[in-house]
Amino acid sequence: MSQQVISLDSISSVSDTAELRDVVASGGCSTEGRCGDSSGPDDMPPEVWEKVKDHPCYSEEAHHFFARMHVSVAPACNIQCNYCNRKYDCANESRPGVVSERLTPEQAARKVIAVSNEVPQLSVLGIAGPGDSLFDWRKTFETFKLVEEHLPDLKYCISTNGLALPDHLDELAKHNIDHVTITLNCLDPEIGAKIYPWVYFNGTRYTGVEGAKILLDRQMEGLEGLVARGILVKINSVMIPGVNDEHLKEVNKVVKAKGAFLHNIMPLISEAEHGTQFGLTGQRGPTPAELKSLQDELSGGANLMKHCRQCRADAVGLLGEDRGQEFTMDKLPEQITVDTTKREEYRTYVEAERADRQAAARKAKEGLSQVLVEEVPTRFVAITTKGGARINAHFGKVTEFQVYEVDAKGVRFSGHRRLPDKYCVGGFDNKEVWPAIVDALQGVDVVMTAKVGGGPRKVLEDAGLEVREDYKLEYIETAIGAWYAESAGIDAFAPSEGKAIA
Ligand code: CLF
Ligand code: SF4
Repeated sequence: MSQQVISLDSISSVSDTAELRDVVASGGCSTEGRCGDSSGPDDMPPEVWEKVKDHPCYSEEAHHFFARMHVSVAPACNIQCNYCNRKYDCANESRPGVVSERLTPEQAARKVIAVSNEVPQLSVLGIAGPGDSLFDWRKTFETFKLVEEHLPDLKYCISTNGLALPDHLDELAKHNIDHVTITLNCLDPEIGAKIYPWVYFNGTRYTGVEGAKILLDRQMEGLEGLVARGILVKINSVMIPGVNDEHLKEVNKVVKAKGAFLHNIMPLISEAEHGTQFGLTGQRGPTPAELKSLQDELSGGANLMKHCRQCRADAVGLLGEDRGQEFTMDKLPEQITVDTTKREEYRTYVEAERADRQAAARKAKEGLSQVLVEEVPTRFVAITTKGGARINAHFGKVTEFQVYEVDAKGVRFSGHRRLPDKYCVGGFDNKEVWPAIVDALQGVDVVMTAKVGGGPRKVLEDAGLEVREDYKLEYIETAIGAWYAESAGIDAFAPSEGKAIA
């Protein structure tokens, strides 16, 4: 039987920080546990770590602990992308779907305060559409100004296509916006003309190569200006097979040389029903294997973000969850005053937890190096989690698997694989989702979960997958390291005593 461990059962919707204090006091994972590889304070200068450590998009580790929220104050756009239909969210920062409501800056500020009172994990306010955050720059900056007055500790973040960016560099720095994403899909205007039918610049609409060239030049100017001001830049690129997929290798090289902090290559989402130009002309998105192959090729270039969820322009919560519907304007109280208690207590909890995890990660690196690569090739592990960097979700309750790869060099996040629905719905088996589950687990060697029923376990095992519940509530990387070492016949990775083996 496992002894008491940190229960992160409610991490994705926790509102009771007293409970968090209790679990911290109960000890959590000892530093004898072993974690794997994840960018942390050892991997970057301290001032950069300070900027990214609470940002769920800029730090893979932080995305286990911290949440972002978007406010949809920027409906208009100054360009047209062939993967976007204005009826839907900005496709480069969100999955297709209408924004449930568009907000004025005043409404947005009220909503941010309400969310910050109730979601202890909230650390970032982002403006990512549904149009372009800098075409509607007055609304964007007004929103930040209103929120800053009340919540100066939040991190502020925008996503932009970059066309208007060079005009607002000083204003961004003045507002303490430390994180800017530019969606940059190519460097070559000939390729750009296949992605952008027009751009609207200085009162004129430009088309084809001419329009694309204006946009690409402005994106580069914006990138350089941000880097010069010490603002962290993430480049989002939409991978469009046959259009820019090969070319993204060059993009990766150039944005790294120009000082971008991260490069996020996102698969094109293209369905005819979204009504986009690419959807209507049958332009397909990349397969997961094609995306991974490109990411693997780029492993020596600009740092890659692999945990993006292509979220909505009004998303709220941890990446991979969306609590936006809990905070629509009609549900907000009339009077809202700032109460930072829950967020402060949550941060205390996270500091303890992450220090423990990082110490364990260092040990894990040492231990993993005992495994000879020839003996055990790279293996792929799917885990079920609801946050907190632990295996703490039931198999039937998740709508995504997080996939890691592990070898003697360490444990690395590989990506998430989404499901259209949960397997367990209202206590019944949702067998219709099985084909999607099988598809999502292609290439995976083992599924690690907090709990799985006998039926699905048998189907998974019959399909050749190993299924493990005995690492329940353990840190993800600790469990994966232990399992990998076990498969090499090494017990140096046994999880800390009484910690994980049920
Ligand atoms: Fe929002 Fe974007 Fe800021 Fe994050 S999202 S503006 S950097 S706070 Fe994050 Fe969402 Fe991916 Fe964007 S998961 S779509 S990368
Ligand atoms: Fe749509 Fe965003 Fe492109 Fe504008 S920049 S057309 S909102 S995807």
